[in-house]
Amino acid sequence: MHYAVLLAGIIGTANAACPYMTGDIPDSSNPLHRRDNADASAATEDFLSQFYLNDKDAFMTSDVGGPIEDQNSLSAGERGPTLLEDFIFRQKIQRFDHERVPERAVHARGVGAHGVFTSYGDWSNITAASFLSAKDKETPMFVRFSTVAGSRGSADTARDVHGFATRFYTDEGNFDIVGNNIPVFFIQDAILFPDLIHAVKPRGDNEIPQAATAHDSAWDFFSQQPSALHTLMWAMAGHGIPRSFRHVDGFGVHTYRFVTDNGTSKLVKFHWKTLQGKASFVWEEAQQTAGKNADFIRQDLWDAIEAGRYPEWELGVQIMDEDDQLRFGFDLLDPTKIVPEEYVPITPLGKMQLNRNPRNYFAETEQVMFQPGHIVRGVDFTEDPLLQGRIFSYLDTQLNRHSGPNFEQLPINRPRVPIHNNNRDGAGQMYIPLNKDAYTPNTPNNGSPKQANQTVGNGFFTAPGRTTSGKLVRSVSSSFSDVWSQPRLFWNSLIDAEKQFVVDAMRFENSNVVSQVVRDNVILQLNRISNDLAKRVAEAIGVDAPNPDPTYYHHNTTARIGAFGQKLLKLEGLKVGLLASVDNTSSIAQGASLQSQLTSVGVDVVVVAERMADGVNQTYSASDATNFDAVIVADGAQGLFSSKSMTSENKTYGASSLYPAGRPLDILLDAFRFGKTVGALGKGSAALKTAQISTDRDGVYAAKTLGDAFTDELKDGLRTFKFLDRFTLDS
Ligand code: HDD
Repeated sequence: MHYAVLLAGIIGTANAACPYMTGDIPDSSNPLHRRDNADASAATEDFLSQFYLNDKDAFMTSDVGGPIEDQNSLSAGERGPTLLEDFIFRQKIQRFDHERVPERAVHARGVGAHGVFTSYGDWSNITAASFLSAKDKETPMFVRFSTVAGSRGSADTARDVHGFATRFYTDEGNFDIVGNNIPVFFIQDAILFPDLIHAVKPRGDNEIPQAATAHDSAWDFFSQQPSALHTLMWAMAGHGIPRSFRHVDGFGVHTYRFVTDNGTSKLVKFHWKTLQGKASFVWEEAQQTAGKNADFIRQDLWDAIEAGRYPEWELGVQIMDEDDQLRFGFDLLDPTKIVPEEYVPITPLGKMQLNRNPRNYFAETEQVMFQPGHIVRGVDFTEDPLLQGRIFSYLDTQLNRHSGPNFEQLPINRPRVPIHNNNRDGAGQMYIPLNKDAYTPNTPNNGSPKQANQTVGNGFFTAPGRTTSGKLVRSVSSSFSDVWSQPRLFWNSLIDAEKQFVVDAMRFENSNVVSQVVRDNVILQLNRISNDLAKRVAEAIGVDAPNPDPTYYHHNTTARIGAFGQKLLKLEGLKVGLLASVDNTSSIAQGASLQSQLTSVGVDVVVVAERMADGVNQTYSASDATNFDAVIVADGAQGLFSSKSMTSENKTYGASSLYPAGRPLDILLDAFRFGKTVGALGKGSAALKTAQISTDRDGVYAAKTLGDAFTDELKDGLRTFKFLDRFTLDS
């Protein structure tokens, strides 16, 4: 039924000559078809606005355009039964009953945004892909970030791999890189995907636990299918609980091919590097955030874009020769492997900026249908068996979600170029094809639509050099069999605090595993990666410390692999909580002064007090350390932090009954223990003493008055983001 609404939107717009509806030849004056320097943001607006349905000053109608005069159902007499004849009632209820489409089988929880890709140069020496054909060429994009396991209403901060799906609406059709924020995957053959997902999703009988891997079936699968170990290590190390989507890198995971117009091919791995810098939560903080604001991460992205703080990522590729497939000691077709940047550096190709929130969540974010099979000329697949299976699965799942093959005609999925082929009919067909002879070859149409000539001038879809032969086998390639050396490379490359986070995460997850057999198997596998890791996890989960199992042990390391320990590149959209008191107006006024010093770096100050008042943005009743990236106690608010206010002898449970007992002190303590910057101004330092937080510690700043020195320290603290010395390490 939503097609009817779309049609109404189309009919209601002025752009009757729209080339997407008529199938006209591209018009070079149309920004969507311009080859160079197109204003891609304007192009997105131009394109999507054809479909806007604006109700402003309009009278209500039924789906077929008749007027609706009121909201009462038609009954036989004032107190009589509702009549079947009431088509207005039936249409309204029926439309409501059909509002949902099946949520995605995985990656159900997500958030989308529009953006623009700008090419850094003319890359025709490596690919014929037209969006990379000229310096500064712009291409409209839509991106959807997601978690994997949770259902559509689950909390954003569940520990999980995160989806990073990007679509380029290129002038030669849609290109999707359907990637994740982790560069490797759990399995090597797509046939295992249902097993992986069934193991990770909640139990079959009681549907517990939601959006979590801390249960028997997940760890049973991980420990019996050790190809999962590498991805697991990344997820446990902090990449599974990012601070926001703005702060994650993205990866195409598989090796793909680039093909030039003359048929030369290269192997490539896609990387999206965040230009905000990487930042992750710590586990207790992520758990607390899930309860306090389950929408934390989608809100972060929405707010940043609304405020004009457009997040950016650089698209780069590692470029390898066809002959390099087995050169690095592993197989480039194996999706459980990274190519260390020391072996092959990343060549930056261009930049993506997200600059526009969707106008309607369902129409855009829920209906966007990514597919690894959406490639453009100049990009080709490889024989990676996971990728091969994905090319089937995504099309199939979209057919299920949209009950038919015309989902590519939905506004968010529509290529921004005309479509001409002999595909016909199906549920919800939006075009009125004028060609009555829908076959090829044909004479009545002079052979139109003509088959594109891939070999002259236009390059290739399939790399001409690709060959394949061999016996039909059902087996994993022997070149895929070492699944322990790279998890060890990852472990070796972490800093001590990150290693501790991995250990803590595995202790947490396996403490929730009931089966002793599963816990034993987990330790057996971890011990193939590192005896240190295995012993430390074993100690907490009732498994004997194993002896080393050194077959895959080595001392190699690689750079830039962790989620922590690197300074942020931008502070935009971070929040500082200023803990103030309405009883001291100067403590509240410090908020405006602090804000004026932080505006230039895009940091927001949130003034917290007992109740809403002038200059107060938030109450203690609704605040928590998880709301802020740094917490500062204002001069004059120290009275709210007396330890006495925590005792039950004080019948008011704290300085005020307006918020839970001890909340201001809790905010300060939690901020400190979550590794955040904390500080105090003037007499506010008394609060640090009450909390027993020494100003000698890194990331703890106190100043008599608010001045440049203090804000510089605060900014530096925010750039550090997490002070890792706050976390206790196993000795
Ligand atoms: Fe997948 C969705 C990423 C392996 C089958 N996948 C989906 C999304 C992302 C990924 C980001 C969400 C897209 C969106 O936002 O709409 N998936 C990956 C990556 C993989 C991967 C990086 C490994 C490299 N996936 C994978 C395999 C299969 C699937 C091996 C099946 C054989 N994935 C699906 C799916 C989904 C999906 C069931 C659910 C909704 C959808 O496709 O559109 O078909």
